[in-house]
Amino acid sequence: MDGIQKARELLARARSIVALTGAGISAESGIPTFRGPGGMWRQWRPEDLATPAAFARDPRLVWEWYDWRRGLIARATPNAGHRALVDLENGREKFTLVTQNVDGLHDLAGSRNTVKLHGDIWRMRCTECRAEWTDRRVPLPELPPRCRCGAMARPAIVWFGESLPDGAMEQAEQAACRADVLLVIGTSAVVYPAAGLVPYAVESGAQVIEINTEPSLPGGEVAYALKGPAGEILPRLLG
Ligand code: BJW
Ligand code: ZN
Repeated sequence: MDGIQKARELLARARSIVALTGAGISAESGIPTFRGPGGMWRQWRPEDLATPAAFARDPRLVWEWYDWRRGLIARATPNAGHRALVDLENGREKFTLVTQNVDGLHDLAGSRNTVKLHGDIWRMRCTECRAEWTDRRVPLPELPPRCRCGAMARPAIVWFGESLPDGAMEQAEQAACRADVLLVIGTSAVVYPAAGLVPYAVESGAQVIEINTEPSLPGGEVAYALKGPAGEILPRLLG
């Protein structure tokens, strides 16, 4: 029996499932990942674009990067990997999707019970009055965009050194500690606190199935490491 077959049986027996996704699941929709070949951090430095200090130094530069990414994402559609997770959710009573992605492709595919750890690229937040709103215009008519109160807006996204949205990590941890199976899909699992969910779920009794073109979780944490693109492996795993 191959790994996929065994992992499929493990998944079929599971009563409670959590999927943790990262940029790799959207790669087949044409959205670049952060790390690895073709990753955005090969071209730009995170400290120039994805920290509060970078935004304070040069908000226009940071907004140009987000406006470019919003354009890419607006043209993208969910792929077979996103759709397979919707099918999995529809067939199960206890399913939680925890995503590090900000692209909204899980929403577009139809996922419902979703925890967004790093925010949402279509949401804006005022730097002064903290108001939040959705703005899907591509490109944005003015950079940096402004709040109704006149102050500058920022993307409602979690940058390095910032805390995660209120309650998001708690919700993810609650689901992870109840999970029989944790699917870890298309993430390098190096960014904390999200990456900490994997050992946390394992300590709580979950078995881990990793799906990645370059599986990299420590052997001790993983029951099955399935090497390949999520858009191919996930439909086979569930089919
Ligand atoms: C495929 C594929 C295909 C490709 N199919 N697979 C503990 C230890 C060390 C450091 C820290 C720690 N705790 C906190 C830190 C600091 C920091 C951190 O983790 N740094 C490490 C990098 C060293 N964490 C933070 O700062 C976090 N905040 C925090 O901890 O706050 C504490 C605090 C408390 C109280 C008050 C104040 C503060 C915040 C982290 C925010 C991350 N933000 C980013 C960018 C902004 C969002 C955006 O603009 O989009 O989020 S970083 C970037 O990495 C993005 C992602 O969500 C995140 C994770 O990346 P992901 O998704 O794993 O993507 P990749 O590219 O890394 O991997 C893709 C994978 O897919 C690869 O493995 C490929 O092989 C694979 N693949 N094609 C399947 N077709
Ligand atoms: Zn405001």
